[in-house]
Parts: sequence; structure tokens; C-alpha cells
Amino acid sequence: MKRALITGITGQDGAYLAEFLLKKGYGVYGTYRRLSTPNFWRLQYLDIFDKVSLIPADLVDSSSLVEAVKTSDPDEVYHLAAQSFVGASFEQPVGAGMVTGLGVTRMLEAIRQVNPEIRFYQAATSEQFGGSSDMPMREEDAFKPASPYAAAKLYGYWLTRIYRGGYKIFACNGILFNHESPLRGLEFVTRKISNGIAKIALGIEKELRLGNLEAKRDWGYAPEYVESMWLMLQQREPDDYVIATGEAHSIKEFAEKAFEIAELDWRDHVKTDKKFFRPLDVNYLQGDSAKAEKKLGWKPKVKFEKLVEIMVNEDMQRWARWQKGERFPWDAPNYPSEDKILSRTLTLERA
Ligand code: NAP
Ligand code: F7E
Repeated sequence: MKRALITGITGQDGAYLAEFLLKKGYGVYGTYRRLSTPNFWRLQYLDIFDKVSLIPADLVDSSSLVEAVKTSDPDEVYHLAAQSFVGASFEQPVGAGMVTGLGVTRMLEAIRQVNPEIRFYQAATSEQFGGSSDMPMREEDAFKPASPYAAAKLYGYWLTRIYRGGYKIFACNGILFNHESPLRGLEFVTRKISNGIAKIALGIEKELRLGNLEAKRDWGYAPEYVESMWLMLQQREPDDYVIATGEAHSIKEFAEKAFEIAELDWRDHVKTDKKFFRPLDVNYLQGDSAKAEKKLGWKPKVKFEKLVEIMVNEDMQRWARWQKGERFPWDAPNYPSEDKILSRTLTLERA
């Protein structure tokens, strides 16, 4: 039986990848960090919590990563753990470097020291292209990161290539464009919209406050994207791949479509709020995954409209079930209203 170690198994991609690898017959191990309140709702929601083995580790602590590799003795490591919210990387720029950037080096070092035969997947990102003007973006295009998060990821991308070249480690970068699902964190714009709409439809809230509505993203469906991670590690040679749908849509289009599904008019409920604008934003991202299609045989099936439908319908159903008194693992009921959170952007605005 093959074994896989997933860092960040409690996150959106970690949970879907664990489900995918279990179906393939893998023994699945995942790192989690000690929190005052356990955070396993996604694994429970997918009903796989009892099927995975958990190892405590933190990306700032090299020794815990070495232990995780030794304990799991994996054939493949999927390095998904990171501080993944771009907005927060402006609030905590030093942490972005320490966790999202240097965390990759610590993981690669653990592999180099314990067993360099382990295959390594790095969760690189379309954010690395940032303000680039190449459209649609391909593997060979220039990177122009526009946030502490993107700069840290670009560092991780290069470390992955350096360990591939220097130590012959089978290390791949998956340059994934945005991918969403009902397991997406609530601070990301798609889930913020689907969750907000469900609450508006049930009369729990009246409005939805958003930032830059003009930015465009290439949004795919997370359960399909995790398959591409596995495919990269099954090839004869390690390489880097763009994973995307090839379509770009604005936040406004997402909101418009999502409200339409709930039979509401977005103009009655959406307000823009400076608090949700970033000091620097990426205005346009659209990927070209022709290389992945040719070499991996990977192609997205769920495109924009279907994705919006999946997310809105699931959040509407969850809130309706919750209101009827049903209880199940879920993040939304305990999530604080964003009005309670004072951001750096807001502080700058007031100064
Ligand atoms: P996510 O839901 O935010 O999950 C991030 C994971 O990292 C969580 O399990 C989190 O643990 C863990 N983590 C955070 N800080 C850590 C630390 N200091 N030590 C150990 N673990 C830590 O992110 P995602 O959407 O699944 O994304 C997975 C990866 O792909 C990330 O690296 C992200 O940057 C990258 N990526 C995502 C997208 C996308 O559109 N989703 C696109 C391109 C690349 P807790 O649960 O304890 O917080
Ligand atoms: O923002 C705009 C915001 O936070 C998308 C991460 O998974 O994908 C994700 O990063 C856009 C930005 O995702 C709100 O300004 C408007 O232009 O959903 P997001 P992201 O920044 O694209 C990449 C590929 C990753 O690698 C990351 O890990 O939407 N926007 N109004 C808003 N964004 C948020 N969060 N909240 C708003 O109210």
C-alpha cells in the first residue's frame, strides 16, 4: 500500500485530497497544528476523519516536520499547508515569509535528510503571476507577485526547483489558479458570497459587504484540482504545471450569478466597503492548462456557472437544515461577523 503525507490536511484541498487518495487505496497521513479548539470539520463533513492518521506539526518547527516524515514514512508528500489568505498576508507579512515561504524549505530539508526518494508536491499559485500582462498565463510566463503571500509562494516555487535540480528530488510545482467549493474558507470571496446569500435568503442578514468587484479570477472546482496534484507525482519526470479552467470572471459576475440562483437581485443587497480592498490587488488572472491536458490528461469539467450553483445550493441547504435544528460539522455558525474585525486597511483608512 502506498503512503501519502499531506501537510494542511484540515484545509479545503487537504480534505479533498485525503478523500481522493483514500479512494485510490493509499494510507493517508496528515499534519495538523495544535489549536485551542480542534479544527477537523472538513474531514468530518466528508466522513473520512476516522480513515486518516493525524500527526501534530507546525511549519515553523523543523523538528516536527522531520518527525512527521519519519512517522508516516511516505512515498509522496503533498505540501499544502500555508497561511493561504492573501488579505491576511498584508496584515502579517513577516508570518507569510516564515510560514508560507520558509515552510517549504523546512519540508524539503526534512525530505532530503530523511528520504530523498520521496516525491514532493508544492502548492504553488496563480498569485505568483500577480500583475503580469501575459494572458492567458502559462508555465513559462513571467512572475510579478503583488502581495507578501505571492512573494512567499514564489520563493517556495524556486526552492522546489532548486531541490529538484540540486538534489534530484522528484519535486513538482502545481501552479493552481483559484479553486473553490463548499469547503472553502469563509473569508475567501466566493464562499463569503454563497454563505452571505444563504443568510439573506433566510432573513438572517440583509446585506453583503464586499471590496473590489472588478477583479477577475479563473475559478475552478477544488475536488477536480486535487486530482491534478496526484497526477503530477505519477509522471516519469518531475515538472511544473498550470492548472486552470481558462475562463476569467469578475467578482461582480460571481455575485450577480449567485444572487440569481437564490432568486434575489444582487443590487438590493451588495454594498462595497473600503475595508475589503487590499493595499495592492491582482486585477486579472486567467490560466492556460494546455500542458497539463497534454501531459497529465487533466481537464476541468466544472466551469463557472456550475461552480456558483454548487456553492450557493449547498450553503442554502446547510443554513436551512441548521435552522430546523439539525447539527453537523460546519464552520459558518461560529464565524464572527467581519464588522468585529479591525483590519490594517481599515486602520489606514481612518488615519
Ligand atoms: P486552506 O483551506 O487555508 O488550508 C491551509 C492549511 O494550512 C490548513 O490545514 C491550515 O491549518 C494549514 N496551516 C496554516 N498555517 C500552518 C502552520 N503554521 N503550520 C502547519 N499548518 C498550517 O488552503 P487551501 O485552499 O486548502 O489551499 C491549499 C494550499 O494551496 C495552500 O498552500 C494555498 O496557499 C495553495 N493554493 C490554494 C489555491 C486555492 O485557490 N485554494 C490556489 C493556489 C494555491 P489550520 O486548519 O490549522 O488553519
Ligand atoms: O479574493 C476580491 C479580492 O480572497 C479574490 C487563495 O486561495 O486564490 C486565493 O486568493 C478577489 C481579490 O482569493 C472581497 O480583492 C472583493 O481580488 O477570494 P480571494 P485570492 O486573493 O484570489 C489564490 C490562487 C491563492 O493562491 C490563495 O491562497 O476578490 N474581493 N471583495 C474580495 N476578497 C475577499 N476575500 N473578500 C471580499 O470581501
